Amino acid sequence: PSTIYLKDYTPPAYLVDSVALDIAIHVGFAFVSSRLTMRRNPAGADAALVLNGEDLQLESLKLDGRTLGANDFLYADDLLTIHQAPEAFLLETVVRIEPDQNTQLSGLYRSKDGYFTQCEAQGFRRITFYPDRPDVLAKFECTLHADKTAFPILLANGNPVASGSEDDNRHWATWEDPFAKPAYLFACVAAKLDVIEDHYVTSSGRRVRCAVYVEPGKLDQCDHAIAALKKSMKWDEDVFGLEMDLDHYMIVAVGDFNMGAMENKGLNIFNTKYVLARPDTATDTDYQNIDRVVAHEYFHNWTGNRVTCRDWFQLSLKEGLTVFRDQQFGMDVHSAGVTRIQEVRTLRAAQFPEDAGPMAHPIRPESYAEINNFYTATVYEKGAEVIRMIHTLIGKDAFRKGMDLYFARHDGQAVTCEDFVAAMQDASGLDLTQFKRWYSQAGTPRLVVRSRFDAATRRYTLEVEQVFAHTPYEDRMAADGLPQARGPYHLPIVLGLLDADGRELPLQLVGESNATGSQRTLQLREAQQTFIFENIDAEPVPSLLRGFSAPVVLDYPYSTADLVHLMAYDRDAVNRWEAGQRLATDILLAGVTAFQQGTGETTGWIPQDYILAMARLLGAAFVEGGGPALVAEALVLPSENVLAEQMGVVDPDAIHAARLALRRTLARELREPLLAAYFELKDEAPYSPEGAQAGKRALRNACLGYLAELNELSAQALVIGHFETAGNMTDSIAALAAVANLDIPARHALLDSFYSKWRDEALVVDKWLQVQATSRLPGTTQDVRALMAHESFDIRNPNKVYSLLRAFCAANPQHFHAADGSGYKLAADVILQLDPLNPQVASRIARTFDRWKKFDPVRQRQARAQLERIRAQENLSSDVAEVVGKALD
Ligand code: HT7
Ligand code: ZN
Repeated sequence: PSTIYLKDYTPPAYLVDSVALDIAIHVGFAFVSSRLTMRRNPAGADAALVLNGEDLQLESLKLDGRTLGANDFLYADDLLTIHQAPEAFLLETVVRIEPDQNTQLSGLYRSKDGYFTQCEAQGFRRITFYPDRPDVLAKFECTLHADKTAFPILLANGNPVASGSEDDNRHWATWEDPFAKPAYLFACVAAKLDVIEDHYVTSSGRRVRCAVYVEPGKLDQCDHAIAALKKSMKWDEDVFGLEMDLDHYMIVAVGDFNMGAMENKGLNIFNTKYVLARPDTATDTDYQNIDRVVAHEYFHNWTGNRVTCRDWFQLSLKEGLTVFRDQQFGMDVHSAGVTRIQEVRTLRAAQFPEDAGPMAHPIRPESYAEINNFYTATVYEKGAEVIRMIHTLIGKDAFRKGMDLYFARHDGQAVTCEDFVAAMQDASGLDLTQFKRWYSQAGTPRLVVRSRFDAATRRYTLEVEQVFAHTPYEDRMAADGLPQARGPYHLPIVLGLLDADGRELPLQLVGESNATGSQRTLQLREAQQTFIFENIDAEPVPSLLRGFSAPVVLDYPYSTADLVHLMAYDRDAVNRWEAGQRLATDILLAGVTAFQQGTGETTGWIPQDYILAMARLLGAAFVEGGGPALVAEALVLPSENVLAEQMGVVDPDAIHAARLALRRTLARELREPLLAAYFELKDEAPYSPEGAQAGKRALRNACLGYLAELNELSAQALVIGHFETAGNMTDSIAALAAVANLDIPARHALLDSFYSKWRDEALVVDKWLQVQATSRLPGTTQDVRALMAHESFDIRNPNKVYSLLRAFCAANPQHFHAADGSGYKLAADVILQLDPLNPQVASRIARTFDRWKKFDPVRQRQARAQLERIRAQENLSSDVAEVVGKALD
């Protein structure tokens, strides 16, 4: 595939003032007529008029009413070039498209009960000819026509302005969006749907109709989504002073969708997974995810829609900022500590490996082959961390001023990341020139911190060094002749110092006249920098990077005693958790070595101190303020993938064995407190997904998970009983996931009964597929292959592919990385089958090969063979070609 460069950006040659679309849906095809009022861009290049168009059959083309002939235009390579366009004109096109054949789910496509659109990033060009780039903003009007009985609901962005009936039992409706927008925010729907309606009165008194549209029969699963929407509207007013600007805010749920949801202006389209929830069908995590995704899409209305991206290289401008905003919302409406811990876990599990792998890129990449490959953990999650660092460095109030200034300057514009940083700099007065390196450098920096205590001077010194890993991104930049000057980052280190009793010490840096508080935000700017604290009586334990204040790897030589101390006393929830994760990582890596040397089973590598710390932790759940949800997080050991990142050459079998051995040892040693907690945490109250109850359930299910590791009939009976008496999906799936790992006769019975009960609830069947795909039992790879032939599986449905196949590849490393290559072969078979149907989803599966070079030569040979097999496929999509090409580089 050819590469597109940020340096080649030029403003559009022509602008569109208004778009009138007319979409007539018929059986098997649709006609799309468009009327574009266009004019030359005074700030653009003196270039020809070029429109994008993909898989469109051109029926007619008129300029100012004159039909253009073969010599007037050229339609080739997905571009329509019109020779000699005037300064201002009306361009009319009619195209025929085939939404029923659109398996890519980009553009206008069919899904079960109707027709839906997905236009980000470049789907609008699959609906009609258009300058499909985010810096062309226009006012849209859209008329839909379809069969009245089959598709009674006709929706588009903005406000309904007219509707009526037509011959042949057809009807039509026209919608008008009062705001100019880029084409990627266009949406329309023609479907048979049920609707639940509510309203929200904004702080200035505007009444907004809130509506959630779902497949018929699912209205009882919409309450949470609509409540989440109203909560989000209130939060954005309270925290950022941002009001909803439309009269209608609609969410439409669709079962076939490539990603989570889409923020189309006033007409969000959502994956059903992030809308539908009922206590018996959705888990606590599902409820929380719905809150977050609804909020995320809603927050885009300002950060993304009112102010949008100049080009797709600026994607993090809207995504990083909006993820940051939904994270803040999550911290405010759920538990702040638990929310932040979960984010750190995601960052480490998904973004750190990406930043160390073949697809490494900065949050604003300089080049891409396929933009759909850049909706990544880096752009989203690291992007959010970068915004969080600005927030930490300048403080909450200055951040709010910066946001106000950003909207004052750029409302209605398509802008760059520089524009955002400039607003933050101007509002705060803090020079962010160096900070901008976060936008252009790839890789996770390592912070090497060393401490020294001098009893004579009562000084405690922290020496900090920034170390950068080399990434393939730099090689690509160099090969392309693009300079990549590496330099130190500007970042916040939030810290505290704990004395031997776990008390926080007052902090006074050399040169300061007195101590100010016991937690400080240090600004690191140099490659090597020293911070000296005064009036310290005894060597403290440093609590560094509190709240995970920067997306870095911290290298500090903590002793086991230090970590146990932090686990017990650190006032920062993230660092209490982090201490436990560090300790567990050290122990597990020792366990890996022991298993490699054949001594793993003895478990001599598991220190008693750790078991005692975990026992204390479990006890803390019942102490006022201890928090079951936080304890549940602390009980989760680092994942096999995260452990793999710590090894030079990954040994997935030894990692799996060590982790399992540690879980079994903890289960044995803590059997009594685990059982006690399990029984004590039982909640008889009616189900609520809210924090306190969900936290108790999380801990109770974590205890159950450990108890299931005991190779005992009574423990198995407990798990089976948990399944049989579960009053909600959280408990039910927790038991099923535990049973799926056990080679016991009840396994099949439980899986079968679960399927029979839920076979008609697609999202619950997804969970059923997922617990089987992530089972540790031998034979899982064959089971997954068999499940691909099961009646419930459909390779055209992204949720099914993600639940069965991505879960297998990404969350079952022991089987995916099987030395015999069976996991890689399965993945490659799927990618090859999927690529012609849905390249975006195929490419996401292909990403699971990213880290293949970290494995031993035997596995590398197997992985390479499959990657080369994929690369050799004729007509491979640009999506998969880019991922596989970079992996093999
Ligand atoms: N902005 C949305 C991105 C998105 C998307 C991108 C490519 C292909 C399909 C897609 N569906 C949604 C989602 C978001 O970040 O809010
Ligand atoms: Zn987003």
